[in-house]
Amino acid sequence: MTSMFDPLQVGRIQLANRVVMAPLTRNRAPGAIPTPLMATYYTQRADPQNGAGLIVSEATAISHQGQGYSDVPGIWSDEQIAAWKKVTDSVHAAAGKIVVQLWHVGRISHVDLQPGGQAPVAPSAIRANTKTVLIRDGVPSFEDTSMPRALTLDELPGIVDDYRRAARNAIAAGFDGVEVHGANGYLLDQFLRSGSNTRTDAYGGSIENRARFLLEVMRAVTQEIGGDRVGLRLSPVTPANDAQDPQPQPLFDYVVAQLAPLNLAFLHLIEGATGGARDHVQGDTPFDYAALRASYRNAGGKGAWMVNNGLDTALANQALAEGADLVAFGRPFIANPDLTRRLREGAALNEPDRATFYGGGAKGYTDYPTLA
Ligand code: 8OZ
Repeated sequence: MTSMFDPLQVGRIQLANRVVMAPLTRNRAPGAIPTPLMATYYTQRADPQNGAGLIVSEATAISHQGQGYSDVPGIWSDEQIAAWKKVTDSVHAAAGKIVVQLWHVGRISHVDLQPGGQAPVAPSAIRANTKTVLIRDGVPSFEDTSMPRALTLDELPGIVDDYRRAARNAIAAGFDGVEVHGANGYLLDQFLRSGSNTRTDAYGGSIENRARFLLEVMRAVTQEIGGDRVGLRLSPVTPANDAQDPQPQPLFDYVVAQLAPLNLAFLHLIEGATGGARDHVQGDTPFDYAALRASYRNAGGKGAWMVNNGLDTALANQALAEGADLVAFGRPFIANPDLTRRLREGAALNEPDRATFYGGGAKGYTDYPTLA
């Protein structure tokens, strides 16, 4: 039987184990530039004997317009590429593997974070009933998102190009690949769902139309750097960031079938409500993840199947027994740099300190103890 501790070839990336560090927003990149402290944090979790077989970086903005929170990193400028290169060099020196999560927040933003103080952009001018994190005078402040404006048809190719450039930058910065953030109510997910997309052009209405933008982005990114080092994160039923759709099953079945020809390295599924109930339901019927995987496999999709959300050893083993290839842990990696070793040895886990999740310095970031 497959174990979490067995190696796996994932597209172009050879992993020493199947334990993935899930993307975690930590708001410690002032000016959107990665720091040496971030290199320390990732490197602490990089050695696959003790830490992750694969690290998915914190969500990283593809453009200034893609920013929605204070002090999250970006990957659009040369300065950001150079700063990320120090992170990836350090991770690789520890025998780790790391992909960067490419992010455009869409409407989950605030005018204070946008170029020229403008409105955030979205498929439609519908405000998300949720909050973003602004760090004001060093203190995290949870504030309502701003009213967005609807993107015009002629703006969409420019955003696809921003993803393409970010993927190219990721390779220049030494990443092993990218994960496109298609989850949690951000721009790509906003296009997918009828709750945030009421467009009447080719990008709204039918499932085919709502999926069009995500698929254009995925085709552009895979053309740019090769599908075998590209993954995609999806969260079919999450209510995060006011994501709403009454019929997620046919929507996501369609999306994954269309992705099959792109030769992706992996698909990353958040099962249930992000960071919450695994059995969360949107629409009338529970989501069938096995059917989703079958939709992908039946269409010829060969990428690794990564699952996430509130996993522990028992749930991770069950997922692998049921056909998942990779298991991603988020919060447990915050407080346990040596999570893989602890899982292997059945050791107790440190509990993370929520007060230090978003913003701050080394406290609650690089100061968690490892086993002796
Ligand atoms: C928590 C706080 C801010 C952003 C996500 C990128 O949910 C995030 C995020 C999580 O995907």
